[in-house]
Amino acid sequence: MDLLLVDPPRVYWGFGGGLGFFSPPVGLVTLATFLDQNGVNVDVLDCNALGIGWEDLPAEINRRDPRCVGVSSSMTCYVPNSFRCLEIVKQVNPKITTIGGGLQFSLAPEESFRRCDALDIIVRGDGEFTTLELLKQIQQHGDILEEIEGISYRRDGTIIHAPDREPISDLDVLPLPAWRFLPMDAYRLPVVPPDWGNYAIVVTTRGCPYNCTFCSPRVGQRPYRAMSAERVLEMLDVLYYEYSTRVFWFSDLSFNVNSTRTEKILDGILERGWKVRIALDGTRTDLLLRDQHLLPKMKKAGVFLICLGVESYFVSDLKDYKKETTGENAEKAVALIKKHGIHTWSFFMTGHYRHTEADILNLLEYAQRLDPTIAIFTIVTPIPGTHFHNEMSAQGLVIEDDWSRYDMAHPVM
Ligand code: B12
Repeated sequence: MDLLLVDPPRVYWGFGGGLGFFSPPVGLVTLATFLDQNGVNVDVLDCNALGIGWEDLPAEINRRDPRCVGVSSSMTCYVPNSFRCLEIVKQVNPKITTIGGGLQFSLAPEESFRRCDALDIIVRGDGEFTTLELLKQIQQHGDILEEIEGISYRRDGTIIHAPDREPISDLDVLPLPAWRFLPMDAYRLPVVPPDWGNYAIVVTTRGCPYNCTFCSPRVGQRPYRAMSAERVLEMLDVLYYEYSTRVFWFSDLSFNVNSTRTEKILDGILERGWKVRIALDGTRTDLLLRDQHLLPKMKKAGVFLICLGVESYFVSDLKDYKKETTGENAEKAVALIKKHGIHTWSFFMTGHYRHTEADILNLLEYAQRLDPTIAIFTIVTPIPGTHFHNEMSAQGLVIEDDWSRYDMAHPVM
């Protein structure tokens, strides 16, 4: 095998944590599909879905005998798990080339190499074309001989950063994710009735056109790109007809940027006459208000849940975070969603160094006034590489170095 992409064992936290909740690793499948279609012998190992623990991993890697192993870094708090996985890989066979990709490695390559001796190469930004070129060189020469845009690697004790590669401008040219790399039936949402069956995470965009200072894709995934509505519907067709998926969890950073695209996707679902359940994960309150005429159609198409990034009630916080929306928008949005019989989860960020005990209680009161189905409070976290991190560390406020604590449940500043 040329490349084994591993989602290492990890304890999921957050909503559904401890309930056996895990989610399909979309980035790894997207990458594997592209490589597979271009002649690479590749597989994905989702340890969580397959019940593979740390103690089973060496045997699993031995058995598959890969030339290269790749891990992701989308969520900073799980990067230590990726490091541990690569250390095990090197113990199994030091000749295996190890590759890291995803947001955290892209934003902090030097720091990532410093933290993990077992990491050989980092693929920055979109993975598809860079990894293909990289694997071809490794296959042909056993090493990196010519410059490959988008990679960082070690050479004789120094770290070399090749120039950036242009982001893929048209997502429609990429193949649709081949879910056969994953045990799709293992993915269940613990918060819905079991007879809803399996669920899929559907990612239809990269990046986001907004500038929230705490957000890592805001720096690491520029510019914002969206698949066409037609392509999104083709992606849903595959899931519906080939994998019997009836629950679609749209997990874009901002799903509702373009109302025409949103409406076309809803119309497409309605035309198919499906009985499906849809959650819209990343939804902006201001855009939801702009598109409120679409709420009846959303409900009809099967939208049962809309997640809103409310973040804060304080004008100073929202301004600081460059969130570009208001607490009043959130109040109106939650009320409207409820009026249409759709559940809402509202996300709030607390623990800014400026917050007093009274502020936190005020935020709680505000959340109660909003009265979403579920209110989720996380601790505002300066993710390394973001503007917020730069601001906070310049003021000497970041006090935690252990990335596993950057899980939005532990204070790190
Ligand atoms: C989908 C998604 C999820 C899914 C997870 C799906 C999964 N298992 O992967 C769900 C909805 C479950 C989820 C949950 C959470 N998420 Co989330 N999620 C995303 C989202 C929107 C898209 C990621 C994605 O799949 N993109 C599409 C693929 C194609 O892109 P990609 O992953 O970047 O992969 C490409 C490249 O990076 C590269 N690549 C990636 N990996 C590798 C590996 C190798 C070897 C190589 C060569 C290349 C490579 O190639 C790929 C193809 O080009 C991102 C935001 C974003 N835009 O990235 C947030 C994001 C990753 N999530 C985030 C967070 C915080 C969370 C939560 C912790 C939120 C919470 N408070 O509960 C939870 C975790 C829950 C849990 N129980 O653990 C943050 C992470 C911040 C950070 N740096 O830590 C992000 C960045 C959102 C944000 N704005 O801050 N999330």
